[in-house]
Amino acid sequence: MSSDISESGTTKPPMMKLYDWPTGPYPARVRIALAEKGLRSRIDFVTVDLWKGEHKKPEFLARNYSGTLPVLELDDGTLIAECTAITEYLDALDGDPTLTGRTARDKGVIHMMSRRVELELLDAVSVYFHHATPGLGPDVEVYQNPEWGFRQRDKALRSMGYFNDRLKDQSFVAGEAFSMADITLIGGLIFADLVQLPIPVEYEALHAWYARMQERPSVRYRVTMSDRTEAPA
Ligand code: GTS
Repeated sequence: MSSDISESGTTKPPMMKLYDWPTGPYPARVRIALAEKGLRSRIDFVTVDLWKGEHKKPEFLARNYSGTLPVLELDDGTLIAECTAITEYLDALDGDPTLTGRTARDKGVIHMMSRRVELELLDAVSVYFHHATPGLGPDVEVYQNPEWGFRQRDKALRSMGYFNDRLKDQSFVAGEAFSMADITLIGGLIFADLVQLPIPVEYEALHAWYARMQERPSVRYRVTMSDRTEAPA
Protein backbone atom coordinates (compact mmCIF):
# COMPACT_ATOMS: atom_id res chain seq x y z
CA MET A 1 0.00 0.00 0.00
CA SER A 2 1.24 3.47 -0.74
CA SER A 3 1.50 6.13 1.95
CA ASP A 4 2.54 9.75 2.15
CA ILE A 5 4.30 11.85 4.77
CA SER A 6 2.63 14.92 6.29
CA GLU A 7 4.51 18.14 7.05
CA SER A 8 4.84 17.07 10.69
CA GLY A 9 6.64 13.92 9.52
CA THR A 10 3.91 11.44 10.52
CA THR A 11 2.78 8.83 8.00
CA LYS A 12 -0.68 9.49 6.61
CA PRO A 13 -2.90 6.59 5.57
CA PRO A 14 -3.39 6.32 1.80
CA MET A 15 -6.45 7.71 0.04
CA MET A 16 -9.61 5.63 0.26
CA LYS A 17 -13.01 5.80 -1.47
CA LEU A 18 -16.26 5.80 0.44
CA TYR A 19 -19.37 4.83 -1.48
CA ASP A 20 -22.19 6.43 0.45
CA TRP A 21 -25.23 8.65 0.54
CA PRO A 22 -24.62 11.95 2.37
CA THR A 23 -27.81 12.05 4.43
CA GLY A 24 -28.17 8.32 5.05
CA PRO A 25 -28.27 7.09 8.68
CA TYR A 26 -25.86 4.18 8.09
CA PRO A 27 -23.36 6.26 6.10
CA ALA A 28 -23.58 8.81 8.95
CA ARG A 29 -21.94 6.23 11.20
CA VAL A 30 -18.84 6.04 9.04
CA ARG A 31 -18.79 9.78 8.41
CA ILE A 32 -18.82 10.40 12.18
CA ALA A 33 -16.05 7.83 12.71
CA LEU A 34 -13.95 9.45 9.96
CA ALA A 35 -14.29 12.86 11.57
CA GLU A 36 -13.58 11.53 15.07
CA LYS A 37 -10.39 9.89 13.73
CA GLY A 38 -9.30 12.96 11.72
CA LEU A 39 -9.37 10.96 8.49
CA ARG A 40 -11.78 13.01 6.43
CA SER A 41 -9.02 14.32 4.14
CA ARG A 42 -8.05 10.74 3.20
CA ILE A 43 -11.46 10.05 1.66
CA ASP A 44 -12.89 10.49 -1.83
CA PHE A 45 -16.66 10.39 -1.38
CA VAL A 46 -18.62 8.64 -4.15
CA THR A 47 -22.38 9.19 -4.02
CA VAL A 48 -24.58 6.19 -4.83
CA ASP A 49 -28.16 7.32 -5.42
CA LEU A 50 -30.45 5.20 -3.25
CA TRP A 51 -33.62 6.77 -4.63
CA LYS A 52 -32.61 5.68 -8.13
CA GLY A 53 -31.81 2.20 -6.81
CA GLU A 54 -28.15 2.44 -7.88
CA HIS A 55 -27.21 0.26 -4.90
CA LYS A 56 -29.16 -2.67 -6.40
CA LYS A 57 -27.51 -2.46 -9.84
CA PRO A 58 -24.98 -5.16 -10.86
CA GLU A 59 -22.11 -2.66 -10.89
CA PHE A 60 -22.64 -1.83 -7.23
CA LEU A 61 -23.54 -5.40 -6.19
CA ALA A 62 -20.11 -6.41 -7.46
CA ARG A 63 -18.69 -4.14 -4.74
CA ASN A 64 -21.11 -5.21 -2.01
CA TYR A 65 -23.12 -8.41 -2.39
CA SER A 66 -25.65 -7.09 0.17
CA GLY A 67 -26.47 -4.04 -1.94
CA THR A 68 -26.13 -1.57 0.92
CA LEU A 69 -24.15 1.54 1.72
CA PRO A 70 -21.59 2.46 2.89
CA VAL A 71 -18.64 0.61 1.34
CA LEU A 72 -15.02 1.57 1.87
CA GLU A 73 -12.53 0.86 -0.92
CA LEU A 74 -8.86 0.80 0.03
CA ASP A 75 -6.10 1.86 -2.36
CA ASP A 76 -5.26 -1.81 -3.06
CA GLY A 77 -8.87 -2.45 -4.13
CA THR A 78 -9.98 -4.18 -0.92
CA LEU A 79 -13.67 -3.58 -0.30
CA ILE A 80 -15.02 -3.32 3.24
CA ALA A 81 -18.79 -3.14 3.76
CA GLU A 82 -20.74 -3.05 7.07
CA CYS A 83 -20.44 0.04 9.26
CA THR A 84 -18.97 -1.88 12.18
CA ALA A 85 -16.26 -3.47 10.04
CA ILE A 86 -15.41 -0.13 8.42
CA THR A 87 -15.24 1.61 11.80
CA GLU A 88 -13.00 -1.11 13.22
CA TYR A 89 -10.67 -0.78 10.22
CA LEU A 90 -10.49 3.03 10.48
CA ASP A 91 -10.00 2.88 14.24
CA ALA A 92 -7.08 0.46 13.92
CA LEU A 93 -5.22 2.56 11.31
CA ASP A 94 -3.38 4.77 13.80
CA GLY A 95 -2.82 2.09 16.44
CA ASP A 96 -4.94 4.11 18.87
CA PRO A 97 -8.40 2.50 18.84
CA THR A 98 -10.44 5.16 20.59
CA LEU A 99 -13.81 4.12 19.11
CA THR A 100 -13.73 0.32 19.38
CA GLY A 101 -11.89 -0.16 22.67
CA ARG A 102 -8.28 -0.44 23.82
CA THR A 103 -8.66 -3.33 26.28
CA ALA A 104 -10.20 -6.76 25.68
CA ARG A 105 -12.99 -5.86 28.11
CA ASP A 106 -13.78 -2.57 26.43
CA LYS A 107 -13.72 -4.15 22.96
CA GLY A 108 -16.21 -6.77 24.09
CA VAL A 109 -18.59 -4.32 25.76
CA ILE A 110 -18.47 -1.80 22.90
CA HIS A 111 -19.11 -4.47 20.26
CA MET A 112 -21.99 -5.90 22.31
CA MET A 113 -23.65 -2.52 22.81
CA SER A 114 -23.19 -1.47 19.21
CA ARG A 115 -24.74 -4.74 18.02
CA ARG A 116 -27.56 -4.31 20.53
CA VAL A 117 -28.33 -0.88 19.08
CA GLU A 118 -28.37 -2.39 15.59
CA LEU A 119 -30.60 -5.30 16.55
CA GLU A 120 -33.05 -3.42 18.74
CA LEU A 121 -33.19 0.04 17.16
CA LEU A 122 -31.34 0.92 13.97
CA ASP A 123 -32.06 -2.18 11.90
CA ALA A 124 -35.61 -2.28 13.31
CA VAL A 125 -36.25 1.29 12.15
CA SER A 126 -34.80 0.35 8.77
CA VAL A 127 -37.21 -2.59 8.44
CA TYR A 128 -40.10 -0.29 9.41
CA PHE A 129 -39.02 2.18 6.70
CA HIS A 130 -38.63 -0.44 3.97
CA HIS A 131 -41.73 -2.50 4.85
CA ALA A 132 -44.36 -0.24 6.40
CA THR A 133 -43.78 3.06 4.58
CA PRO A 134 -43.27 3.75 0.84
CA GLY A 135 -39.54 3.39 1.58
CA LEU A 136 -37.39 4.08 -1.46
CA GLY A 137 -40.36 3.74 -3.83
CA PRO A 138 -41.93 0.89 -5.81
CA ASP A 139 -38.97 0.35 -8.14
CA VAL A 140 -36.63 -0.38 -5.21
CA GLU A 141 -39.03 -1.89 -2.64
CA VAL A 142 -39.92 -5.01 -4.60
CA TYR A 143 -41.23 -6.91 -1.53
CA GLN A 144 -42.96 -5.29 1.45
CA ASN A 145 -44.49 -6.89 4.55
CA PRO A 146 -46.21 -4.06 6.47
CA GLU A 147 -47.08 -6.21 9.50
CA TRP A 148 -43.41 -7.10 9.97
CA GLY A 149 -42.54 -3.43 9.51
CA PHE A 150 -44.95 -2.23 12.21
CA ARG A 151 -43.68 -4.88 14.64
CA GLN A 152 -40.16 -3.63 14.08
CA ARG A 153 -41.32 -0.04 14.64
CA ASP A 154 -42.73 -1.05 18.04
CA LYS A 155 -39.54 -2.92 18.89
CA ALA A 156 -37.47 0.16 18.04
CA LEU A 157 -39.63 2.41 20.22
CA ARG A 158 -39.38 -0.08 23.12
CA SER A 159 -35.61 -0.13 22.82
CA MET A 160 -35.45 3.63 23.31
CA GLY A 161 -36.66 2.96 26.87
CA TYR A 162 -33.82 0.50 27.39
CA PHE A 163 -31.17 2.91 26.12
CA ASN A 164 -32.71 5.68 28.21
CA ASP A 165 -32.28 3.50 31.32
CA ARG A 166 -28.65 2.74 30.44
CA LEU A 167 -27.91 6.42 30.02
CA LYS A 168 -29.32 7.26 33.46
CA ASP A 169 -26.38 5.40 35.01
CA GLN A 170 -23.54 6.09 32.59
CA SER A 171 -22.40 8.94 30.34
CA PHE A 172 -22.14 6.94 27.12
CA VAL A 173 -23.79 3.86 25.61
CA ALA A 174 -20.93 1.49 26.47
CA GLY A 175 -19.71 3.14 29.67
CA GLU A 176 -17.81 6.31 30.46
CA ALA A 177 -16.17 6.97 27.08
CA PHE A 178 -17.54 7.91 23.66
CA SER A 179 -17.37 4.87 21.36
CA MET A 180 -18.69 3.14 18.26
CA ALA A 181 -21.77 2.17 20.31
CA ASP A 182 -22.68 5.87 20.65
CA ILE A 183 -22.18 6.32 16.91
CA THR A 184 -24.54 3.41 16.22
CA LEU A 185 -27.20 4.88 18.50
CA ILE A 186 -26.81 8.27 16.80
CA GLY A 187 -27.42 6.50 13.47
CA GLY A 188 -30.52 4.85 14.91
CA LEU A 189 -31.95 8.12 16.15
CA ILE A 190 -31.17 9.89 12.87
CA PHE A 191 -33.15 7.19 11.07
CA ALA A 192 -35.95 7.30 13.66
CA ASP A 193 -36.22 11.04 13.17
CA LEU A 194 -36.32 10.68 9.36
CA VAL A 195 -39.31 8.33 9.63
CA GLN A 196 -41.04 10.41 12.31
CA LEU A 197 -40.45 8.18 15.30
CA PRO A 198 -39.35 10.82 17.82
CA ILE A 199 -37.82 9.90 21.18
CA PRO A 200 -40.70 9.94 23.71
CA VAL A 201 -40.45 13.08 25.90
CA GLU A 202 -40.26 11.08 29.12
CA TYR A 203 -36.91 9.53 28.09
CA GLU A 204 -34.98 12.44 29.56
CA ALA A 205 -31.61 10.71 29.83
CA LEU A 206 -31.72 9.71 26.15
CA HIS A 207 -32.70 13.25 25.15
CA ALA A 208 -29.87 14.73 27.25
CA TRP A 209 -27.30 12.31 25.81
CA TYR A 210 -28.51 13.04 22.24
CA ALA A 211 -28.24 16.79 22.82
CA ARG A 212 -24.62 16.27 23.99
CA MET A 213 -23.89 14.18 20.90
CA GLN A 214 -25.20 16.96 18.60
CA GLU A 215 -22.51 19.25 20.03
CA ARG A 216 -19.72 17.08 18.63
CA PRO A 217 -18.40 18.51 15.33
CA SER A 218 -18.27 14.98 13.92
CA VAL A 219 -22.03 14.70 14.34
CA ARG A 220 -22.96 18.27 13.48
CA TYR A 221 -21.01 18.42 10.21
CA ARG A 222 -21.50 14.82 9.09
CA VAL A 223 -23.63 15.64 6.03
CA THR A 224 -21.51 18.50 4.70
CA MET A 225 -18.12 16.93 5.45
CA SER A 226 -17.91 15.60 1.90
CA ASP A 227 -18.02 19.17 0.56
CA ARG A 228 -14.45 20.25 0.02
CA THR A 229 -15.34 23.62 1.59
CA GLU A 230 -16.23 22.10 4.95
CA ALA A 231 -13.91 23.22 7.73
CA PRO A 232 -13.93 20.97 10.83
CA ALA A 233 -12.39 17.52 10.39
N1 GTS B 1 -25.70 -3.78 8.00
C1 GTS B 1 -25.38 -2.73 7.04
C2 GTS B 1 -24.29 -1.81 7.63
O1 GTS B 1 -24.16 -1.75 8.85
O2 GTS B 1 -23.54 -1.19 6.86
C3 GTS B 1 -26.66 -1.96 6.70
C4 GTS B 1 -26.41 -0.86 5.72
C5 GTS B 1 -27.68 -0.18 5.23
O3 GTS B 1 -28.82 -0.65 5.43
N2 GTS B 1 -27.47 0.95 4.54
C6 GTS B 1 -28.55 1.71 3.97
C7 GTS B 1 -28.95 1.11 2.63
O4 GTS B 1 -28.10 0.77 1.85
C8 GTS B 1 -28.03 3.13 3.69
S1 GTS B 1 -29.04 4.43 4.33
O5 GTS B 1 -30.45 4.01 4.12
O6 GTS B 1 -28.72 4.60 5.71
O7 GTS B 1 -28.71 5.64 3.54
N3 GTS B 1 -30.25 1.05 2.40
C9 GTS B 1 -30.81 0.71 1.13
C10 GTS B 1 -31.56 -0.57 1.10
O8 GTS B 1 -32.20 -0.78 0.05
O9 GTS B 1 -31.50 -1.34 2.09
